[in-house]
Amino acid sequence: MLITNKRIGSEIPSSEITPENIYHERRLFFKSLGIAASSVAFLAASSKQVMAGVNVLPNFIHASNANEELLTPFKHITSYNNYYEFGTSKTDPAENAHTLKTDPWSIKIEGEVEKPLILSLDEIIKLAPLEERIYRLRCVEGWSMVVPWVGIPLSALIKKASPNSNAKFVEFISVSRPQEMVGQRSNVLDWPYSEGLRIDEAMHPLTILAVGLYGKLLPNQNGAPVRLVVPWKYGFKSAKAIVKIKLTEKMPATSWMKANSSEYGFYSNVNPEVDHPRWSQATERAIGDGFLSKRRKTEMFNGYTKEVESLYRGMDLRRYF
Ligand SMILES: Nc1nc2c(c(=O)[nH]1)N[C@H]1C(S)=C(S)[C@@H](COP(=O)(O)O)O[C@H]1N2
Ligand SMILES: [Mo]
Repeated sequence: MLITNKRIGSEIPSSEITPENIYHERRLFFKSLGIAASSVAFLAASSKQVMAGVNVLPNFIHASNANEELLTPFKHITSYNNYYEFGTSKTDPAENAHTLKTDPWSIKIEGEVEKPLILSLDEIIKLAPLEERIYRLRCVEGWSMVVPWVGIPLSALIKKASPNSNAKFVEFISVSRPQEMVGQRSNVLDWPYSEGLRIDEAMHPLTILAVGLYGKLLPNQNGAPVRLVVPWKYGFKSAKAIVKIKLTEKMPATSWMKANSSEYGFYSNVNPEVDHPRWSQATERAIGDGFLSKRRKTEMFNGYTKEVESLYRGMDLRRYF
């Protein structure tokens, strides 16, 4: 949908029009029409639109918590990244990730399932209405950003494959293409990047597969064409450019556990009370506020205690870090 809003031109000097301004204007426009987020009609983005490289996701359910969180500007979300397949510095992914070919793309779902599947990206985004989810991404390194993701609940994809009763864990495997990913030609991590969740964490309604942000297709540096987002866990759990999802009986080893199991555990829930062995996790720096800005307090489960604490009842979160 294209909305031209005259107020953008008249009230804000054109030099100050950023994607965020336009984005917020559009949000207000929906509000002023009295359209509740949940009632915005869902039409699946067609394969033609997505695959022909039209960079806009036109139809998705807008987030309802729009005013609670101040969004991190698009330019910061897309220029300060962790994506070791393209290098270890924060600016490497934005510079190098364009070499990954994201079309065609499919995800294979295998392991402890009744119906192993290979689904194209196109089939995946039609499994459920596309939804916007505004989540804070908290990196284990001590910075965070607030991102308006667009995606579908991961549960929709997992249900499609019918997990059997042995399925206790879910492993996520990122793409392995050293020819297209310059960082994979060195051994900083055990490639392909892999991550894991317990099945109840994977099926939780907050857990999504994201295909976009700020209403556009994901930029390559943020994990195009499809990445995981688990908002109550440290950012490294959210594997980018996923090609395989495997349901398993045993807890899978992840790339970070293999790299350093005393520093990176399987659960990796955001927890200000459990420090990383080399630094405190009590506070974080919000990207976009400037390096000199005051740090904010890190919240238990990144602010989602009410929604997820029941998953960990009776567990010692110091031991299961
Ligand atoms: N495949 C892959 N996924 C990855 C990473 C990576 O190096 N490779 N880095 C992780 C880390 S440490 C973080 S903090 C987030 C960063 O996501 P963003 O760049 O979209 O902010 O991606 C995670 N997913
Ligand atoms: Mo991270």
